[in-house]
Amino acid sequence: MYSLNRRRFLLTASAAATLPKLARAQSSIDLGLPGGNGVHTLTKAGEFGQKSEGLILQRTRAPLLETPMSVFDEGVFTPNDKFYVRWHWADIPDSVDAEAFRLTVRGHTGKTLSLSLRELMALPRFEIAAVNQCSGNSRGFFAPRVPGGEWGNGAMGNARWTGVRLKDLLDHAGVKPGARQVRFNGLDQPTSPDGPDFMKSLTIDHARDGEVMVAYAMNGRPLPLLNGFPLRLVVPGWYATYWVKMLNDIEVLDKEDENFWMKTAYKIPDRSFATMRPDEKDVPVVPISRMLPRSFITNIPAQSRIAATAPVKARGIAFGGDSGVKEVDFSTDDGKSWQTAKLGKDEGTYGFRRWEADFTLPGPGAHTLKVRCTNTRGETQPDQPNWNPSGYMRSVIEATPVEAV
Ligand SMILES: Nc1nc2c(c(=O)[nH]1)N[C@H]1C(S)=C(S)[C@@H](COP(=O)(O)O)O[C@H]1N2
Ligand SMILES: [Mo]
Repeated sequence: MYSLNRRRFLLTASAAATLPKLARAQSSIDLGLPGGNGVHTLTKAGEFGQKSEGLILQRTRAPLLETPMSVFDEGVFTPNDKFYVRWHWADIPDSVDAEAFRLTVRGHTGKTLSLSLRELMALPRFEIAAVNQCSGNSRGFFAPRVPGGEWGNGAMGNARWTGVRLKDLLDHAGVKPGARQVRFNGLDQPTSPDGPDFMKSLTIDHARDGEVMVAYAMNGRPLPLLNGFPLRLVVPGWYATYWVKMLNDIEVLDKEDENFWMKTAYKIPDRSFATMRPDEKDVPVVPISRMLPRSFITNIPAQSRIAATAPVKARGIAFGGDSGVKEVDFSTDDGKSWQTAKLGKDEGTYGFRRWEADFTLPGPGAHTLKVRCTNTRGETQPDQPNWNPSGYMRSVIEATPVEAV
């Protein structure tokens, strides 16, 4: 968890409710990363197009913007102007002509489609709530530290995505027998001639599962340019690396995709929770895929001061990864005992789920709050953090140290 410029707040049930507003007045934030260097500037209004002020500036070119945890306290849907941003290459169109834009579906198909946005929007509409989370979300908490963007926990967001099923597009083009994978490419380009264009692929069966979709809207509005206007792939339950933005080309392949971003990048240890010891060698790897359960306290930052012996409400968000949230548990004694949290409305298997728990700290001194999600597959966040050299797929029971006074 992060602390707000190392300032301390006295938290009571009512004070907790006003905390997120205080966060917005700051010009920088300390993500509280174990290796240090966690202090980042917050964005100013207008600095990144439709993005609001107060996002955590990780990098300017290509843009990497992180959502502060306080935003997740405001609701289960992450507002478009506060939704995190991540691009690999800085050569991104700064506008896209919606009238001239075409989406191509081609390759191992009966015919090639070239669809305008109008034509696409005339197809049967599909809508789903789903968490978009970067593979490297929370990488900054990996110990020992690993190279890559040192994200806190805000390289994720939940939105209601509207668009068309990928299956419908593929049926329309007519997938030929022998199809193996479907590859997705967007309008962004590498900034050097030998840089590999960013492309990702899914197996043909996954692509046709009826949930993978091409979205033209996010939370009822067109996608912000930095989140992929006019179209992006949405792969519910899978890490965001597959959610190709500014999607303009869909290619059905009759062989395995060997492009850099599939063959070489985004590999994880072929182990439960993608974990290994830092000193292990030659661990077999597989492509990253489905997400793991996670949960966070959103109304009580680390190092908060809480009134002892007075009732306090903790609340936050949880998600199951590639399945729903079955249960969320909350602890005020560093995980020695747990109480079942109350779950908020179910907005869909792949989205954030609100939770809350009432507690009273027994007396003054240091306490550790913890929250734990179990998904409908029966997977639970582990006590010990997972580790791998790319800093992918963090899932651990997060601890929030507080002080009762
Ligand atoms: N065209 C394109 N799509 C892309 C990427 C990219 O570099 N180019 N990055 C991917 C990665 S790694 C992430 S984490 C998500 C980020 O989505 P967001 O910026 O909408 O939050 O976009 C994915 N889609
Ligand atoms: Mo990512």
